[in-house]
Amino acid sequence: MKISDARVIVTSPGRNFVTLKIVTDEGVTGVGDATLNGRELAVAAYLNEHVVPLLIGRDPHRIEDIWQYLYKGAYWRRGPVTMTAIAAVDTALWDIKGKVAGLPVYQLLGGRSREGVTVYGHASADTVDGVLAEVAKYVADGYKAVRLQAGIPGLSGVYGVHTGPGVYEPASAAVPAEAVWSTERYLHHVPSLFERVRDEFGPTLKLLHDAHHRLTPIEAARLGKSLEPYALTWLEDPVPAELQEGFRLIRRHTTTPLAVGEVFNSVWDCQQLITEQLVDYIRTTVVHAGGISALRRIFDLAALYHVRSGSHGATDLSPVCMAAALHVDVSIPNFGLQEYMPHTEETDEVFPHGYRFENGYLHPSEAPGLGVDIDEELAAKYPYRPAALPVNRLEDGTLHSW
Ligand code: EZ4
Ligand code: CO
Repeated sequence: MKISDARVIVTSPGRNFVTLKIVTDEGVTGVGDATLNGRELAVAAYLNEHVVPLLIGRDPHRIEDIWQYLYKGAYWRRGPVTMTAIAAVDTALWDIKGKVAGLPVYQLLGGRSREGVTVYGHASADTVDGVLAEVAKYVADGYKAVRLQAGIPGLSGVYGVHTGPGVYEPASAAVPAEAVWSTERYLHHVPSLFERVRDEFGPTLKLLHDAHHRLTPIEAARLGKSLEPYALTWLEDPVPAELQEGFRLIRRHTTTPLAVGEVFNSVWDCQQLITEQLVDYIRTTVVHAGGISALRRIFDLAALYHVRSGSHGATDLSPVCMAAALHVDVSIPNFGLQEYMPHTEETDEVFPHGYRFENGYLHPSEAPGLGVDIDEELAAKYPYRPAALPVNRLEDGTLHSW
């Protein structure tokens, strides 16, 4: 069998997605998500200009060799654009292998390690009362885990807080929107949110929070400490993680579990965090960390150090990524949690898929391969619209992040 064609499909059914579709001479096709929020066309160009020409004529069964060829062969290793492009190829090749084998991909990864994939939903609102009402809805829908984000008194447009109708969408304008950030106001407010929700919903609901890289290590340590009475499942992205040793300082001060890694693109980005046991959950995902093959390596390393998976799963990761993530999640021994945000109806129509949500769990498709596809005709009806993630400035105008 040979790869005869590979198409890069850019579509915007509510938000932008880039998808790679690999076609073989025997008519079997595979799909991979190649979406990098706010930088979509860079990955599309990387694939079109530099990767697709190298794929034609290759044996699609040689997943590992093709991965190594694209990674080592580029000379310029790592980086989100490169690794997202490689991820798309890897994911599409696993899809093809599953279809040829007549098995869902999780069977090729060793089979089931659990009955369902526990997901967390997103309760967010401007006010604490609003968040409480949101949590109640998730609990009624069967969710076992909920992330809490609330507006901060005195700040408007806080990143990660979804208000109003429609699905959560942080990328808005072509030129990033700007908001004002105050760490003092934030650190003062967050514990009161968790106190209310813990009081009302009891000790077993898993509660999470995302700090979106906005703190320094000592500020994060203080936040972790102040949240200890409310027994979080994780505090996510407390600080930007380029300086992995920075987590030592947080760890020294708090027992609040830490999660990090949605922006990582290789095992090297989390090696120290994992091997020094500086985090509890590693949030790398299929699309941004080099595909199913590379993600499994990260999770295998993590398993040696008591670190569990907690893959990113926001709406800017397409249903193709979610389908692939679920095959990994259901098969690995050290699964922790999977983030889940429903896509728009339009997105679900463009990407017909067989995974399903039931009572707090997602279940991968039982169809051969990943169990997801792209309707190219429908995709063509939604042209690309530039949209970027916002930035924050401190009250004096200094550029912060998110
Ligand atoms: O900011 O997906 O945990 N989830 C998140 C997301 C990310 C976006 C970035 O593209 O932090 O909302
Ligand atoms: Co996050």
